[in-house]
Amino acid sequence: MDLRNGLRPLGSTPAEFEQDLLSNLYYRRGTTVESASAQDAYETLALTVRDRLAARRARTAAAQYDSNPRWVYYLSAEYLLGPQLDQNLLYSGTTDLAPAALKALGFDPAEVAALDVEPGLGNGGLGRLAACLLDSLATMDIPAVGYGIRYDLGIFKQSFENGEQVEKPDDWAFQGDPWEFPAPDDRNRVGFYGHVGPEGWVPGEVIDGEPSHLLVPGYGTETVNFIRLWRARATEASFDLSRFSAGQYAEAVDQAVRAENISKVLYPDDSTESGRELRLKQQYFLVSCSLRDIIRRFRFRNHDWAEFPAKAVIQLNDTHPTLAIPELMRLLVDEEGLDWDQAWSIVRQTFAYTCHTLLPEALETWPVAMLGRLLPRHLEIIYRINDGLLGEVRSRFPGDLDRVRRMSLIQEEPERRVRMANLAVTGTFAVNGVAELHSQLLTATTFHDFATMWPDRFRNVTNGVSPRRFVRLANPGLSSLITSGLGTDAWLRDLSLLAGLAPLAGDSAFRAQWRTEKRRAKAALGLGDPGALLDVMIKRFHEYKRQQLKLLHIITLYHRLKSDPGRFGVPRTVLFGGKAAPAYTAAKSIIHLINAVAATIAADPVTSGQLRVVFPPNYNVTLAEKIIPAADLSEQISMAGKEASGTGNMKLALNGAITIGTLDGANVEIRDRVGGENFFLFGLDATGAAALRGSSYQPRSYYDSDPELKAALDAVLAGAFGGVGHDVAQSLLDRDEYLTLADYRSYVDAQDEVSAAWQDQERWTRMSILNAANSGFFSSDRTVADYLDRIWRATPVRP
Ligand code: C3B
Repeated sequence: MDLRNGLRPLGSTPAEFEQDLLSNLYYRRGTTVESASAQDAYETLALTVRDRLAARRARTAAAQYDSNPRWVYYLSAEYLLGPQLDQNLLYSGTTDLAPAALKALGFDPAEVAALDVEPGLGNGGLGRLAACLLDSLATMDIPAVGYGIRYDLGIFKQSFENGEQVEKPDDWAFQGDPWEFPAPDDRNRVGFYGHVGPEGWVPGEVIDGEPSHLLVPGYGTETVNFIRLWRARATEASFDLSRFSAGQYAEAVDQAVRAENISKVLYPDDSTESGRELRLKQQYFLVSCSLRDIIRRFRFRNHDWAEFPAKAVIQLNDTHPTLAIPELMRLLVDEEGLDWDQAWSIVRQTFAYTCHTLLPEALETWPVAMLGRLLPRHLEIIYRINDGLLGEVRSRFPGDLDRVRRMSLIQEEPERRVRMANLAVTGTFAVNGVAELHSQLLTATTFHDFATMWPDRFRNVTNGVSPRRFVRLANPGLSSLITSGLGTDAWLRDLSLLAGLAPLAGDSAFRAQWRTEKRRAKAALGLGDPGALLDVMIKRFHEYKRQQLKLLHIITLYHRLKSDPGRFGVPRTVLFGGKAAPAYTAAKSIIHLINAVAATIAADPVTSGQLRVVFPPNYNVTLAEKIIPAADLSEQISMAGKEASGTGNMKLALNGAITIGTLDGANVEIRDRVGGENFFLFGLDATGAAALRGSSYQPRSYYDSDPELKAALDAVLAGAFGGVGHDVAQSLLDRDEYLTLADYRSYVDAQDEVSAAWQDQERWTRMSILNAANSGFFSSDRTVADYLDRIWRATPVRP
């Protein structure tokens, strides 16, 4: 008996689990075994598993409260959590109990498990990284809370119609979400618009933020942390009863509908700006609700504001939550009565900022006019922060007006806008990039002026991924093999132990088992010939990531096959997965062309069995967990200097895929670790790419001088693929912003080396094992350890 919480311990035997399931079915779901649907069974199972985590949460909360620690607060507009059921079964030790209990009650475990819906509350890498970091924080017993938005509609569902991307809303929680605990009594009121008078800011509109939380269990430990997600709720006052009584039903609810739109939908843009006022409202909504919650939590045990930075470190995941800086200033100065300098010192010691991009267009800016209308007091505060900043710049660099202009929080031309990244750098004690190269490029380019003035503020924390989700859950077969090879499963909490696999790369029996697991994963994916090389490119569609380069390679392979079928080499299946932002026309054209090329190749008897292109729609975490274990080749082919890090590259390497890649983002560190002989390198490096772009780059010169490249582009221009893709080819010939044609030859040559290596299966398997063995560094546990050491300075609390 846990006296402190008065808890009856939950059962751990099959009979006890079955009893708990039954009682939840009756008392919480309100149905019976005889009339229960599969959905009833799913939700009941979720509750039964959640109960086990909730008991641990209660013990964790007690220990955390007692120790009054420094909390890590992670503020992120996105969390791409992935399916919850499998994870929570594993982390609660009920993976075997649950299906047995379901069966005993007459349910089909597979049918029940298929009802688990992944909450798609993120776009891509940035949101998935947030989820991996929270997993590792809990696993490492760090007191931490993730704050985000509970979007009604997550990332859109992608389908293809005539090969073109079609987007449908993702109403992920329409059945309710059994993993969530709503906490309506912790609502916070958020203001917008209005004016600043002598009495301070008087908002013109208020809405409520209602939180719910999701449990985040640690693996192999008692700790359970949580994510708190905010949902916008209209206040009672926003329902216009007099209009309703007059029969004006739409008008009566108009204000309420507008209020609740704030958390209606996740913006589907990834690394591109979408400067809509509703998005700015979302950002302020997240920040305002979360800071009030953090302050409420601070006050449980503390009274003196000077202690705040010792009790809270708040990490800003990209610039999306940067309004937290002026918001905390407002709360401290206007509501708590601190003087400006005291407040600024607290703010500057509390916040840290992670930058995730190198694309200038992805650095958020907001029109001054819009921000001033929506948040008049915050604009005043931003101006005052800017006065302080520019004063410091002038005194450090007298007479350097150009530098003042560049560093200002306000951009003047062509329109006055607030530069959120400059604000984030100014209001934090630490700024980090997400891979070595990225952090170097940030201080050398994007933030060069700031790094000159405040060199100590900048650091690197290379991204990582959860080995629990992306090896253990995604690839149970390989996980068992690794455990038997190492003689322990301790690698799941210390991924550096994978190094112990390196000697086994020389063991032919182990290599055969390794190949068997790959083939098994490929067969599970259902792609036909498991002997074909599975070549995967899975990530968001963006011109800088260069799916178009992969496409040119495929067309080249197709041409070779047609001209000399006997000489082709190795059978390949190329798999694409990924979504394009709905407004990103060029990326959608590339998707259309991939589907057209896939159809042409599939219809051509000459290619049968040798070359296939598949593009399953709606790539998400669920699908990633199926594809990654099966992959042989990992495509990481962005133009060097553009991909901040990449994390799919890490997941694939850990599962034994070999990378073909440029020296970009974390590819550089992957190659350093797995060794140049186990990595297919090609293309310009960041320096070379920047130099070529800076000169008068002529994509046509590559087209004119390379017959295979010319043939590939000519085929597209001539309409060989159902007439699709003219715009893609034309834009490559005219502009080619990301140097696709410049890197084409080097890429195709590297692919020829891939084919040659594949022909020697023993060599390939050795390379594959060494990729996994040397990728232990890319655990998000190591990433969290680096954040703790370099930025957060928080310590574990064990329940
Ligand atoms: C991504 C970057 O594009 C990736 O290189 C990086 O690995 C991840 O973030 C995680 O750091 N990113 C994203 O998904 N969305 C953005 N708005 C900016 C960066």
